[in-house]
Amino acid sequence: MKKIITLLLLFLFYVLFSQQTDGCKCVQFEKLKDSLSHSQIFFQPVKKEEALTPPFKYMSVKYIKENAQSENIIDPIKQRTKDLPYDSFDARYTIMQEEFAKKVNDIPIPLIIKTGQLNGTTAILYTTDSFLSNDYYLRISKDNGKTWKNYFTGLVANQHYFLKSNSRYPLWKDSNHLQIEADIKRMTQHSVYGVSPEYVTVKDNVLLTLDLTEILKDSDGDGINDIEETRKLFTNPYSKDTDGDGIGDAEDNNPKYKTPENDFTKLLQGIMYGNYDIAVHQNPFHEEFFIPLATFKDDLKKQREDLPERKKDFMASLNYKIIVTDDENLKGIETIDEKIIFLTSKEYAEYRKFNYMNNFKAYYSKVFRCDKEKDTYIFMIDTPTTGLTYLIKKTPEGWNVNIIGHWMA
Ligand SMILES: [Ca+2]
Ligand SMILES: [Ca+2]
Ligand SMILES: [Ca+2]
Repeated sequence: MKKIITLLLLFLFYVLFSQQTDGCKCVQFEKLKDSLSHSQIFFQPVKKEEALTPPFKYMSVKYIKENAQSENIIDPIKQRTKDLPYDSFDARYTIMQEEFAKKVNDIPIPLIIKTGQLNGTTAILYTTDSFLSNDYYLRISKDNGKTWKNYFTGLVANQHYFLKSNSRYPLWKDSNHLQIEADIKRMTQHSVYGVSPEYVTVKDNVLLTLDLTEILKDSDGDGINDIEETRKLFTNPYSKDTDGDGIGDAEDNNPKYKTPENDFTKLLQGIMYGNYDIAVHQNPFHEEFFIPLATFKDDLKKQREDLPERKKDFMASLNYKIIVTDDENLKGIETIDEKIIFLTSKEYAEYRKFNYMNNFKAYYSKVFRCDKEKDTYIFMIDTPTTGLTYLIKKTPEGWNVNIIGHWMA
C-alpha cells in the first residue's frame, strides 16, 4: 500500500504539454518516435539459470554451509528511521545525509561492504550509490593509505549479487583473491518511476571469489582498469587517450570523442548548458529562445558564471552520465563540469545486456532536417522523467529554438 501511495504522491504530476509539430514534417523523425515508444518496455524477468551463472571468468561461486544472513546486516540508516512515519521525508533525508557524511578514505561508511588487509595492502569493497549507476568497486592501497587506486569489479550492485557486509569470511582469501558472501536473487519486476524493483532469492549461501589479476589490469596505465574501460566507459583499454585530444581518459569529460566545432555543436551545447532569455509567448507552455553564434563562447561563459559551483568529491567523480545518441555533432560536444559517456544506440544495446539495473538513460535524437522547410530542424530529448521536442530554425545570426513539446513525470 505504501508503495502505491508514494507512487501517487510523487509521480502522478505528469504533465503533457501540447505536442504540435507544425512547421516541420520529417519522415525520419516520425519513424524514430515510433521506434522509441516500442523500445521502452525491455525488461524480462531474470531466469534462474541466468542468475546462477557467474558473469565473468574471473569470478567463481561456491555454496557454503554456515552462511551469513542478510537480514542480520546492520543498517544504521534503517535503524534510525525505522520508527519514523513513512511520510517524514525530511527527517529521513537528514538522517541519510548524516550517515553518508561519515567517511573512511573518501567513501561514505554506508556504502562500504567490507575492508580487509593482507601483507600491508588494504582493500575496500564498496558500492557507488546514485540513480545513474550502482556498481561494486574496489579501492586498494599498498602504502598504508597514502595513495589509493580504484577498480571497477564488473559487478553491478543488486544485479544477481547482493554482497553481504556481515560476511564472516575475511575479504582477502590469498594475495591474489578476494572473497565475499552474497545472496543471489533474480529480478522479477524492474523499478518503475521510483518504485523499488522486486526480487526472488535463488541462493542465500554463496561465497564469491574474485581473481584480482583481472580486476587490477590497467593495460594502458591511465588509471581506469580494463574492465571499466570496456564495460562502462567504452574507451580504449590500450590507449591512455582514446580520442587523442591530449586529455587522458580519466580526466577527459568526454573521453570518446574529440570536439568538432561547428554551428551544430554550438546549438547543442547551447541547449544543454545555456541559459538564454525566454521570449514571452501567448501560450505559457511554449518556450522560445535564441542562440547567437558570433558571441557564443562569451555568452555561455557569462551565463555559467552565476551558477553555483558543483562539489566534486571522489564519489561524484564515479557518477558519470550516459547519453544515448547517434548524432555525430552531439557525441563530440564539450561537456561542462560533468563526465558524459556518449553511446550509440548500438553500444547501448550492448551496455543494457549486462546493465539492466542501470536503466536510467537519456536519449538524444539526431538533429533532423525537416523534409521541406529550409533551414529548419527538429530534435528531441527523451529520458524516463522528461521529454522535450525542439523545433529549430537557422538564421544568419544564430539559432532560433522553440520548445514545442514538453512532458515531465
Ligand atoms: Ca586503462
Ligand atoms: Ca584508456
Ligand atoms: Ca582524451
